[in-house]
Amino acid sequence: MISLVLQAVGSLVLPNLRCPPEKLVDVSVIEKKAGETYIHLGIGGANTGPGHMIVATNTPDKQAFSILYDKDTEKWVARPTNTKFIPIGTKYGIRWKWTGWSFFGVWDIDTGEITLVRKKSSCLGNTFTPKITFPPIPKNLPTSFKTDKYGVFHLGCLSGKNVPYLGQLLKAGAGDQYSPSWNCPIRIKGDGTYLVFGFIDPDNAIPEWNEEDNWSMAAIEVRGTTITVLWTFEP
Ligand SMILES: [Ca+2]
Ligand SMILES: [Ca+2]
Repeated sequence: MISLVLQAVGSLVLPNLRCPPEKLVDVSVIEKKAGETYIHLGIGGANTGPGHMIVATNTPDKQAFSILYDKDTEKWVARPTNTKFIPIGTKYGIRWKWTGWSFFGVWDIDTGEITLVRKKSSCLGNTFTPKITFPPIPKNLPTSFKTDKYGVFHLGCLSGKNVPYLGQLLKAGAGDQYSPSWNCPIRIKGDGTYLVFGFIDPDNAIPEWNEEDNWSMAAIEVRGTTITVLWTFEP
């Protein structure tokens, strides 16, 4: 069991992002196509709290902000970060995708080849509860809030010319998992042993009270289209 000790950073209530290893493999699929083998990996990120994770922007293609609650002043604080949202056309229209969510990949143990895929986030959805003890969750969030310096931010997944703001949210005590069908497949040689790995917030755009535990890995054996998990590891 991982012991969670809150590290005070002023009066800001910080989140903690994790990458549960089971979320790398529990929905992963092997696909055989045109003589090649592909692995479709899931990738899941969890926020074990106590702070909510919010990243937001006022304008696509410009700097985004990490938004944190200050428990002394009881106000939301926007901090500039090294990440942004970019506008991408989808079948639902233009969506602003956060470039800094995660990466995942595969290491072929036999050949040493490593394939890395960066994952943009289009809509974090609080889709699972992490199996990790977490500190008490602060009060729920409004759908929009005001910061002193940067104005009002709206949280939600819609974006486009009629929705000039966008924020992505992962509540404390919640996790978001991307289905493999939304992820870029990775070509592998076929049967063999592989390490799959994931890393949440690789650019460190989100301040957390623990920056060292954002990754995990799993060793898997592939036979045909069957995946057997040999072991998993998380810090
Ligand atoms: Ca973390
Ligand atoms: Ca971080």
